[in-house]
Amino acid sequence: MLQRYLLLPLLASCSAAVTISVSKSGGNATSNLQYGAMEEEINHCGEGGLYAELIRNRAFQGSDKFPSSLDAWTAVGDSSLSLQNLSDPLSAALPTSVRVKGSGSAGLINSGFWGIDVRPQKYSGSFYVKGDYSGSFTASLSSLDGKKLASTKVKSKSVAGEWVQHEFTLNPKSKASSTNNTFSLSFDGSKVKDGYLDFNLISLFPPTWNDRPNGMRRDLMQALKDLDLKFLRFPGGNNLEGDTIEGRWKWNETIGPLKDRPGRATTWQYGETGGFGLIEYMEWCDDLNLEPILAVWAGLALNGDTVPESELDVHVQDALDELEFLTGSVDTKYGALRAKYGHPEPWKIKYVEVGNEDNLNNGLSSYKSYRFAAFYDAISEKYPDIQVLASTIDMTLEGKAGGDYHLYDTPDNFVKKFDFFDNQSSDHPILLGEIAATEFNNGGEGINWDDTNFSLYPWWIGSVSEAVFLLGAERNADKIIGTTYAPFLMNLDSYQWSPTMISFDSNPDNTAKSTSWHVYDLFNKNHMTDTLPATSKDGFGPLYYATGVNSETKSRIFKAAVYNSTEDVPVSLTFSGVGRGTKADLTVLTAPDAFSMNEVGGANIVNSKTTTIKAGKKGEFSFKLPNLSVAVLTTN
Ligand SMILES: *[C@@H]1O[C@H](CO)[C@@H](O)[C@H](O)[C@H]1NC(C)=O
Ligand SMILES: *[C@@H]1O[C@H](CO)[C@@H](O)[C@H](O)[C@H]1NC(C)=O
Ligand SMILES: *[C@@H]1O[C@H](CO)[C@@H](O)[C@H](O)[C@H]1NC(C)=O
Ligand SMILES: *[C@@H]1O[C@H](CO)[C@@H](O)[C@H](O)[C@H]1NC(C)=O
Ligand SMILES: *[C@@H]1O[C@H](CO)[C@@H](O)[C@H](O)[C@H]1NC(C)=O
Ligand SMILES: *[C@@H]1O[C@H](CO)[C@@H](O)[C@H](O)[C@H]1NC(C)=O
Ligand SMILES: *[C@@H]1O[C@H](CO)[C@@H](O)[C@H](O)[C@H]1NC(C)=O
Ligand SMILES: CC(=O)N[C@H]1CO[C@H](CO)[C@@H](O)[C@@H]1O
Repeated sequence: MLQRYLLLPLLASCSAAVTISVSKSGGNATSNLQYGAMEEEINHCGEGGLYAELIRNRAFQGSDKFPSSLDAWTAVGDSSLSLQNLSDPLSAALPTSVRVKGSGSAGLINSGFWGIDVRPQKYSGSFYVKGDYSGSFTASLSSLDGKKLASTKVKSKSVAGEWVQHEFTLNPKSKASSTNNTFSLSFDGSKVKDGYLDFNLISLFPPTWNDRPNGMRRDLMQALKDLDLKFLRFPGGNNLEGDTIEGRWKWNETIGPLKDRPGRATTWQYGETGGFGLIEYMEWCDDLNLEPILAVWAGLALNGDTVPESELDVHVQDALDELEFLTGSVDTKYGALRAKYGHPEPWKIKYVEVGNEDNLNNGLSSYKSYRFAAFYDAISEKYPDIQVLASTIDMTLEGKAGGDYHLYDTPDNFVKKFDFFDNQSSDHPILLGEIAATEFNNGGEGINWDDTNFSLYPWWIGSVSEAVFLLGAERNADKIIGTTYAPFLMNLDSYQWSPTMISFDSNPDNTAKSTSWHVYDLFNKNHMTDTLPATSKDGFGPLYYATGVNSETKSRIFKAAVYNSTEDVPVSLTFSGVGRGTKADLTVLTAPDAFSMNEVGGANIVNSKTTTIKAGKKGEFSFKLPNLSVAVLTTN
């Protein structure tokens, strides 16, 4: 005491330390809080992103909203392309194909999802063709200036009146200087009997994660794996709901052979092929060890249309069928279908979310009065072990059901909601299904949905504010199932919503893990199994924190963030039962300034520094945390 008093004049600019004492026991019940991811077809998260298909508009799929087109395609030489609805299409699901007419070198060229990454690795391709042709096809990857990067000849098996699939591989010898490359498929028009050939479902994949056919892009899966997340919420958000009831996401149209998947209009300004479907989501969970949180369609479309109570049964049954498809034994109707598609082993589903944001678009009154209950009752009856979640917390949830809470806001408002979960009832668990600081501070006005000025990437002050909010959740971790940033992925060449957790373009070398990625990484990898109560004479702010223990390692854990401080915050932290000389690792994340971002193709600007510190005489860990920092201390 005396010593500190004497030292005070020397440290005139330093305020006294924030003194925090953490008890040995007595905290909240076991913490459930896990860090996870959410999937929504937006920003080419899946198609043109995680889904490794390189050919854009591979099967000329269309809808009322986005009619079939020749988007991304051009003709080789002076041949010509036209869309056709043939009387004998490739399949009922893929009614439109392309006709390539030409007498010399003819064919079609695809520009990919804004470029095609070409490097020395094996590319697996395939296409369907119809027409009497005796020559061979040439499949190639070329740079925009016409340089051939890889090429292979495919002997024609094509005959009149029948769709015949051809397969090929391409093996570039070296890495292209950029991703400004194209794929082309050509043939000798002089050897075509009718003067044209019809093509459909033209596909090309690079090596995928775990070498799965129809699989996922490796660099993006790696960026997710590096986070070691624990759950995946899918299929996410508005895209599940659809613009109209008919336009909803239909699980049974995303399974089976690619030629039987019709695709649909997403709610996000582009069509999806259906190639990245329900089974692919489950394989994603399998590959990264993620607990699936399956969302089922719940009778509300984005235009505000709801299914009346008298007509809801068929949709409730559809959700049960989907669950049977995923979890039923091979003796059940849909379990057998799953087996037929290569997955005899049933999956396990522990969480089902009923709908998405049913508090919006006029959905809440029907959700409260009959929609939620209809799904809840039917699912709980057949699957009593499933935790059913409502898509909102704006209703009474009484214990059995959980709720999903979404928050997009300014950094200041995130920080102001630090105590949000202190105020939540603990009689139902909460999923933080979509969380992101999106808009810059604007003098307290808060988020403006009409004039959105969202940041392109997560930026440091936003990420710190998310950390503060998440610390509020960590303090109340018994009430929380988990948290996920949203949306998760963005293709910088075509996006509808920023910021996102991970951003990318067609070049895997450019993938950017955001500043928020680094916050999630630090908090997730220091999991508290139990919270421990802390006492301090100082209130929260500018230092925010949560304290607990990992019961397996016995490590005591302190997670913290500093927001809006004019100076470094000195901390004196003691844990009951942790004595003098105990060592602890302190990791502190900082960034050059409040607006620093991790950008596609740029370097990581988050500075992570870990030091080992020793507890002093009274078992106190003394350290300082700078303004706009996020930190974790763990005892050894
Ligand atoms: C093919 O059929 C679709 C659906 O009826 C229609 O919208 C489209 O215009 C047709 N395309 C052609 C090329 O006839
Ligand atoms: C090549 O790609 C870059 C980046 O994607 C783009 O800016 C440029 O315009 C492209 N070049 C051509 C010739 O299209
Ligand atoms: C999918 O299920 C719906 C019922 O919800 C049914 O009307 C539709 O025909 C099914 N589609 C396929 C491709 O089986
Ligand atoms: C941070 O400081 C600014 C400027 O003093 C203030 O307007 C804002 O409300 C503060 N934010 C929080 C969350 O305290
Ligand atoms: C939580 O409750 C306290 C006490 O009633 C209140 O002051 C605070 O504003 C509430 N916080 C939020 C985020 O609603
Ligand atoms: C968006 O926010 C940035 C950063 O605060 C600001 O510079 C810009 O003027 C804003 N744009 C609009 C249209 O409000
Ligand atoms: C601390 O961060 C806030 C933003 O929260 C900023 O306004 C302020 O200038 C920073 N203070 C210092 C001393 O850097
Ligand atoms: C259920 C319960 O006791 N929750 C508490 C967990 O800890 C936080 C912070 O101490 C309290 O605010 C909660 O009430």
